[in-house]
Amino acid sequence: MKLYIGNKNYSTWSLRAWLLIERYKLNFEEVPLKLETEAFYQALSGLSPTHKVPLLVDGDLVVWESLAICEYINDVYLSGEAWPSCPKLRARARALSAEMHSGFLALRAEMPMNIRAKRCVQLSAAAQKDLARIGQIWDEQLGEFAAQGGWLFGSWSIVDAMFAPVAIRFMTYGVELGPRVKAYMDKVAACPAMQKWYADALLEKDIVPSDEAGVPCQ
Ligand SMILES: N[C@@H](CCC(=O)N[C@@H](CS)C(=O)NCC(=O)O)C(=O)O
Repeated sequence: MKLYIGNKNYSTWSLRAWLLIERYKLNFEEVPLKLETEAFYQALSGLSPTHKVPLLVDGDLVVWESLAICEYINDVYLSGEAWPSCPKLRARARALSAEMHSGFLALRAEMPMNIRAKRCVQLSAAAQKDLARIGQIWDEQLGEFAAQGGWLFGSWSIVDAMFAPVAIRFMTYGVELGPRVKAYMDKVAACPAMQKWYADALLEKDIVPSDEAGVPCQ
């Protein structure tokens, strides 16, 4: 199984799929590609209909789209373990993951993931609304499940992978959302798979100008 990913400093969608595979210690080959380079598009040409990462290749199967990759891995390699087992909770977990996958556009545009940076940004009203909604999701989920493991549904699930890059963004841009959420963000950052991604990201030197938002913090 091969997972094509973008720069670890910047590529949030790559991180989501990679976290799931890495967390469960599945055997896979990581194919790193540098975003916004000719080599990136050449490598994906003929392989991916969208020319984006992450891209999973498993035998003759090609899966583009991060959430579809997570679903496939969960079905085929994890016996469904990466979603909550209760159907009602699973439905909510899928709704939250879809909300992340399709939404929060202002926040995503104004706070690109940039692991090695510490930046200050002035958020638009739309991004502030996104931020408030994420704070609400986390606070409600953690209120219900924090005591059962500290992840959004108690045990780690695909939802935590979907929201992990947001936690990392909040660290870059110094967003504070109360002690319960802070504990969650620390947990996301401290998990071994995230630490591994982080360490690799810090070794990268490439700059993607469109993802360098804000100004360095004092
Ligand atoms: N909806 C896609 C989004 C993938 C995406 O936008 N990936 C970015 C990197 S994080 C990319 O490949 N950008 C290259 C480009 O747009 O040229 C998913 O969930 O996988």
